[in-house]
Amino acid sequence: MKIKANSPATGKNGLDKQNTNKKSEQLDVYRSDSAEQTLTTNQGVKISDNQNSLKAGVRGATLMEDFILREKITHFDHERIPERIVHARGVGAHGFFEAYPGNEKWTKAGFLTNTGAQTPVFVRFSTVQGPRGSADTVRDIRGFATKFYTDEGNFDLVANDAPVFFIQDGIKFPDFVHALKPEPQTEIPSGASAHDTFWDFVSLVPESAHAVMWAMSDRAIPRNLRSIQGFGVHTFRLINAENKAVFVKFHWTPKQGLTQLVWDEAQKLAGKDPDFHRRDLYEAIASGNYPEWELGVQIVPEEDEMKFDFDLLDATKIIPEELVPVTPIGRMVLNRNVDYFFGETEQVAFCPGHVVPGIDFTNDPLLQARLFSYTDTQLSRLGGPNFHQIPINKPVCPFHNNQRDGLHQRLIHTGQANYEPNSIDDNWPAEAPGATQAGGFESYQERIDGHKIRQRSESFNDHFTHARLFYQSQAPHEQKHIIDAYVFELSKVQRQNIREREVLEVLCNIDLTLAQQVADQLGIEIPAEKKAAKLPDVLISKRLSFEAFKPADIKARKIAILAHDKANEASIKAVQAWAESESAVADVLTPRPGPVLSQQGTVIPSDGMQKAEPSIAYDAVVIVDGDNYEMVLKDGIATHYLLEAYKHLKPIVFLGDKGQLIEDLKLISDEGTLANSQFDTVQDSFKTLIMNHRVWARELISETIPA
Ligand code: HDE
Repeated sequence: MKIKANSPATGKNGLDKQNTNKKSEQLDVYRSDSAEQTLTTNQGVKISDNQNSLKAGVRGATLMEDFILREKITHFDHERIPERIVHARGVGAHGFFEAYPGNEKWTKAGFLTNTGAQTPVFVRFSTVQGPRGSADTVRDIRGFATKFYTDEGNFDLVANDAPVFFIQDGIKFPDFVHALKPEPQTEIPSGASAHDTFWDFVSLVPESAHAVMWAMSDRAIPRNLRSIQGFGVHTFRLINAENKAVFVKFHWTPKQGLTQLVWDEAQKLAGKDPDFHRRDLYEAIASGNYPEWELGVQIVPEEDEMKFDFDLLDATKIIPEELVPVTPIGRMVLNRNVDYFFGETEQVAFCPGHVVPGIDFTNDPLLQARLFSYTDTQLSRLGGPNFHQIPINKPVCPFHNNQRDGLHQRLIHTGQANYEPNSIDDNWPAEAPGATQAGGFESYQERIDGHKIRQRSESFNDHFTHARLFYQSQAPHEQKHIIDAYVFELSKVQRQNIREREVLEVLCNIDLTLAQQVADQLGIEIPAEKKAAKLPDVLISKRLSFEAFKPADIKARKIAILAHDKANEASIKAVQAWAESESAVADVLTPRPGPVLSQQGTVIPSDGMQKAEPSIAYDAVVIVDGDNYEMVLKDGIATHYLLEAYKHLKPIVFLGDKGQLIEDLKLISDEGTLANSQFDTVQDSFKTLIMNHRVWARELISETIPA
């Protein structure tokens, strides 16, 4: 992996200097740079000895008086803060957002309408279930939270990579999270939903059926965070300068296309490289391969609110894109890694209630509970009400009010009047009157007329149609993965009654073929009357399948070049040159850490050892020709590399003499096994295969190959 961190094009941590605008510089003034500085205490006293504590004689007891030791240890003792109750494991990056023209039709929000400007953003991706130290590649929904530092205040789009949630009303969130989290008696399992309490809860709460289906699909095992979608989940409102509102659903679509892991890979990576996703994001940005997303909205005019056979306020439903297409409104590029994980990624505090004029809420009862929860949780996580003053959370526009004091107050408030109205300070800070003209926030004046009532709307009652819509919209290989996932997860559930309930009371209501296949593998009998049920037909939504999201290039895709002593240097150079021209990453992997000697007698530098950089970390493999066939055939590491890559459905190029390996390793040739003496004759097909990412047709065959 070649990181261009300090190349002229990129500054520290891959920061693209061309994209550094004024506002991100404003965020940067908080950086504390120790270069060429003397070590001091927190009080600024220079430290002359950082190796030895102060003792009564060289072999004597340590003295209480050692304020340098005490300050250092005291600070260290308090370095940990509570981790997030959910989404504890995350990774963040900086970037910018640019609006496309034409959005003023729907919103007055400046960052969405001012097309010349770049708005700085900070994004934090996360898993939901696992603690801070858990593995990246577990089966889970991914959080995708974006803070837009706009001129009118911070807007947080706190999204997930699934467009639906497991519950409809926020009052069920603590129950859901308790059931999902590690079980209380053992604190097992970390980062996984394959356990009794999760399946107990979801099998008793049918409104979870649709979101569980997403969690059992390949969406929950993304190959990297650069290729996930993001969804605001709830219906929001956009409001224009005439105070006219439309309902919207927010969508992030990755320019890199959607890619997934295969389950076996996900599990192996969790052990071999638990930091797989955060490493990938860091390396992509540091090497100048900036991930990019398009922001889009599905727009529903106010008058169409009741037009659908589901409720727009129900967070367990999508609006199929066939009914309302996604309108692109801007793009986001992540182009700078964080300098200090704790100060930025850990301390960032998102809240769906952080909106700016031109964006507003709806009455979705899940959203309404979220509006309370996020600020509340930061009070204990970040230690008081002043967390908005932490650099990563601070707006880049001015902020003034009469809130004072509290733990960790960082500002020196001047002036005598800390109340409003006041005459002492001429009534400053003053309201922004005539809200629209002066840029003040005005809540959308929705007419409400109802009884105070604890009841779910009947329009929230259909829990299975959208789960069926999702399942039936998947490609056959994706449906197989969903079946495999249900079988895997339910096989880990100890209680037979929970397994049966999920199959008979949930899956049988979604899709009978799905239910039957899961039931067969778990040895569960489906009663005849359930088998005979006629479930309503649904439309097919192609946009729910990975197949609808293919990239136009192979930027940042990773290719392993397997090279041994006596490998053909020309072939290696050809692959490297081609990969560079495609902005892909090509690593020469050798049997040992050092270089190998080519067939031509030249030294080929190594980017890593085959044993330490397993095929599961790469998207495709090339095995290089040379004068070394027998050596390679007898090399268990290299042959396992190829078998595993084949099993994980990756494209493999066998150059020159290495074409014979297909037969000798008992692989079955297919469109993804390219054998030829010259790389340039296969490079175009190789590129298409890498863009398609997996050779799905190989899947059933590969299950018979041990690896
Ligand atoms: Fe969250 N959620 N959530 N959530 N959520 C948190 O806030 C909560 C929900 C999401 O990278 C917490 O600061 C409630 C939906 C993301 O820092 C907490 C409900 C969606 C993140 C919280 C939901 C999300 C969080 C924990 C149901 C997708 C990580 C720490 C009413 C649209 C943000 C924190 C980050 C984090 C509460 C449901 C996304 C406890 C009560 C739906 C991406 O406040």
